[in-house]
Amino acid sequence: MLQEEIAGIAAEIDKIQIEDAIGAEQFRQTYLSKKGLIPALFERFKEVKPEDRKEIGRLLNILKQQAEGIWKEAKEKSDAGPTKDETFDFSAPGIPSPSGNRHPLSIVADEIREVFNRLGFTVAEGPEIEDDWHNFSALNFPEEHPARDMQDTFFIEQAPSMALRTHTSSVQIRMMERNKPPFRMIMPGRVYRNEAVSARAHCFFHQVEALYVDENVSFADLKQTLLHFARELFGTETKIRLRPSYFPFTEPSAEMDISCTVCSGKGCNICKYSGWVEILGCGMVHPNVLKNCNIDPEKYSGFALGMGIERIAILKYQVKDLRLFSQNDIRFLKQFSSGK
Ligand code: 2U9
Repeated sequence: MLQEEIAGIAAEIDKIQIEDAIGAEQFRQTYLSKKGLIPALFERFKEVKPEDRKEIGRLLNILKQQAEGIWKEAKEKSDAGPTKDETFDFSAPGIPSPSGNRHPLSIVADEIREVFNRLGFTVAEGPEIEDDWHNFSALNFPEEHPARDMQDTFFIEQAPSMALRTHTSSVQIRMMERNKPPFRMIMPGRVYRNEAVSARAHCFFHQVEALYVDENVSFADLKQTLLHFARELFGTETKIRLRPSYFPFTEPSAEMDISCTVCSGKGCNICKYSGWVEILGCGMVHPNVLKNCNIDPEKYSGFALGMGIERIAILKYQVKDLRLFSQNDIRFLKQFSSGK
């Protein structure tokens, strides 16, 4: 009888599949604990006839070892935790990784750069802290020009002859001093002006300037470049108009308006009902500037233009407050996409 019961339990535990820690504990309690089935069989060993004791004892020990082996293996597995394959649900939908986007000023600066790159202009860069020569004198600023005043420019306290550049034109001066024409380059970069910060003005902003110096460069070349640029940036229907202006570094000088991109020239509050918006300044490089860089103004001539990147971005995206560009407010920045 006992022999058959041992064989029955041995067959029973052989078929048991233990899934987890709870299953392992249930198994232990059923078969191995003090009140479990196997110790109960050992209890009945007393009843066994002496001649059968050796065999029954052997079978009981084998059963106990078998049950302990099953329980230990299950316990070790559950203690080690689930395997990698069991935790990874290959059918679960993916978690989207949040992606950033480019700053609106970078998007606009890149667009401007691309238009000029296609016309053969290369990019030049230079220092943000400049000396008086490169920022003012070489550019034909007279000694008494207001831009040289502390009210308008940030001078460096420890080196009063140095200032934060007020335009990127100083980069062109450096390039022209060191190289020979022809030059066809653009200078993107940050510039500084000593201004009270408001929705319409900031103490730093970004510019792109362009410079083309070669033999026989004319105002007609400038005008055609400007028209091409305006159409590339604002659309093929865009019209331009030039108004005479004054800058120390160009002669003649002009400011360029484009037909309002918001109302197409019909009149709206962006263009103040004029149909036109100013986007840049330009002109023929002043002969004094060429001379200052040891370039013969009898042989060479050039055109230059400069624009504020913020101004273009404000127009393109209808941004109401200049300060938004430097406040790093994610709600503002998230609205821009370069489409790349
Ligand atoms: C050299 C000679 C001439 C660059 C130029 C302007 C006209 C101009 C303003 C636009 C808005 C500055 O950002 S802004 O405030 N710039 O109107 N800039 S011509 O002329 C140069 C540059 C370099 C050697």
